[in-house]
Amino acid sequence: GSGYDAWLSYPKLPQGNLYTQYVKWCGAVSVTEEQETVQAALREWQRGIASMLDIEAGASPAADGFSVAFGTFNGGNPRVEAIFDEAAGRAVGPEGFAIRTSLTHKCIAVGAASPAGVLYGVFHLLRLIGSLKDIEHLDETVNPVNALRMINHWDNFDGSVERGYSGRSFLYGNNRFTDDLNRITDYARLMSTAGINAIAINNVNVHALETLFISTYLPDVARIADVFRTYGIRLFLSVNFAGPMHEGEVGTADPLDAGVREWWKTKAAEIYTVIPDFGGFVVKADSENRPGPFTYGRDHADGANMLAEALEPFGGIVIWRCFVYNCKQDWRDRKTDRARAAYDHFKPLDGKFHDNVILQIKNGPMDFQVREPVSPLFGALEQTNQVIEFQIAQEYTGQQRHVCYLVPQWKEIMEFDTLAQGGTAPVKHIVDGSLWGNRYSGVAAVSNVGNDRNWTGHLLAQANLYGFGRLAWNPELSAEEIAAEWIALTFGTDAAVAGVISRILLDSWEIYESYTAPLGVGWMINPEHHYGPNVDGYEYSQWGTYHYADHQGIGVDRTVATGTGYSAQYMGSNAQRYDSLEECPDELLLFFHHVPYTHVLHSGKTVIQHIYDTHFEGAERAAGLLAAWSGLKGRIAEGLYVQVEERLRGQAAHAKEWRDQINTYFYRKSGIEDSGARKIY
Ligand code: BDP
Repeated sequence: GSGYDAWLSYPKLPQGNLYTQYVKWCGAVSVTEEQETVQAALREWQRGIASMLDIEAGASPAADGFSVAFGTFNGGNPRVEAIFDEAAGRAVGPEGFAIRTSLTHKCIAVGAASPAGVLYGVFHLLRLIGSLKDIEHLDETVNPVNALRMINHWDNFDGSVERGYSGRSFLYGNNRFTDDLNRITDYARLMSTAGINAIAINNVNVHALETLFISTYLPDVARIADVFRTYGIRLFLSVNFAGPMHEGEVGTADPLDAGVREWWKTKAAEIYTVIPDFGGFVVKADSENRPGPFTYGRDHADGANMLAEALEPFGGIVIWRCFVYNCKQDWRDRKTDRARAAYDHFKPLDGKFHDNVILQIKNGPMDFQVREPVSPLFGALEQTNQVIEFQIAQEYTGQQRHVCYLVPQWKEIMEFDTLAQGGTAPVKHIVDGSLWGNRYSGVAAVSNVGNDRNWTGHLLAQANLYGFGRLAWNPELSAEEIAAEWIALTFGTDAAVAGVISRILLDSWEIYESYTAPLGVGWMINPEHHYGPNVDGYEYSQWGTYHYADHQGIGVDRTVATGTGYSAQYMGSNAQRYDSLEECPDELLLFFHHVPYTHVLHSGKTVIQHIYDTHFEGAERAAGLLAAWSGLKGRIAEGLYVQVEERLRGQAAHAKEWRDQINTYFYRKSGIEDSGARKIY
């Protein structure tokens, strides 16, 4: 009941027809390959079956008995080979799998092209059983939609986690790598069964000692890579652009300097001798005081391509982040706009990056706010590999003390039509590589895990971790389906329990949005740690995040005629819609326009009344989450029940604080009474 097992809890299934069916098929398993990933799949299978069905999945099926068999297509398992012909094999991609029930062979077979595919397929079958699906008529071929499905850790060598809300790192502490490979193994199990195949293990802000991960500490990195490899996960490292200088061997980090280029090539070669399947580098350059090519008058293509050349001979890739902006802006200047920065920096470089460079673009132009428009870089880069970056860590969405199920937000972003090429070009088709036919593409996200017993601090935040992986695997899954899967795998199949938890998850984003910064304007949080309300926290600072509220109105003018012109970074009717005060959607109104408090929204309410109403409602609905959860007492494991109850109680209280600070602030600024005559001080 601690939450440690997360979606690998394998709750015991209820007796009934399906239970009987599972017992019939799952009593024996046939696996002939010794390969480590296939063996890991076998262990997972036996563990899941033992726990859910209370039977042993014996490893030597009788010749004429029922069985489950799995392996790679050419792995020599006769049952797998009997059930899948060549055509079936051809439909399966490098990480996909086929799964089929053969009544003739009395066998459910999982076949894949690679060991990782076997693991994904086996977990798929476990998931079907865990959510009480019929397995007697299976015939599916499943391939991941996105090739790169990546987690970025922001863990530091000292054991702290940047924007970590779940304790400390379980990878490092006190500038040492952990010895606890068991925890890392369990982490790899969780990640692979959610579909993740790439993990960058250290913070994008690479500090002095962490620059040594690619030299002094390489053997430690390799031990983690070994664990990940078993689970089909490639390890990546964040590197410091000034690496060559840190090690004192080269006096510059200029990407066009021959000595610097040689240095990176040598490093890459060293890394690959120790970690032959090393994924590559993640780079944050010229951003928030990180070093980068600008120091040398070079551009980001020069910087990224230099690293790409070093990695290319080994099949490695460079993931170059587009989170580049001026963090020392003059707040009095209303024409400079941080939202413009990524596009302004990277659009002119389209087509200049090597084939093994991927640009990693945050989902929005600012920074993971509860509501932002989609980054206009999506659709604007026609000749560049790109991945979208989400933040599973809830830096700006309640820091895992508030529940905020983010899958609906990510879905909305993936579905956004960029109108690139004048047609239908949703973000999901850009990041899966299908629109432009990219060599590399996919989805990345900032991790939300730490050494808290339940991994994510808030138990319900596990749904975001699981959900990210599932959505990266298949963006067509709905937020409801993903929630239902996670609930069944974590809490079991009690429909009443599922109903309550599903409602809580699906309402949570809207609720959080309603009592925090209104109408897309964002921020209004305490500086530095970013938790809790502070309307003017960043208003008179250099970070470029403003709301411009005065006694008459609020919002950022990003229009072409009178504002920063940001709206013109979008294409076609998107640009027009955002630029137009009449057409701009309510939820983004204050992101794009500065309006009087009396401006009337599409909803029919004035801006000020909207602020009052949503904040009263939001706080009330937050209290409602706690009430709903209370109904689960006695229906789920006590250990799980109490930890969520405690967080929801905190959220309800904190939501009131948000409500009161925001409402009072705008009441005092505007002097306009609440039409509902509620008490605002
Ligand atoms: C911001 C975080 C900061 C990160 C930065 C980044 O506040 O800690 O270093 O993003 O993504 O959201 O690099």
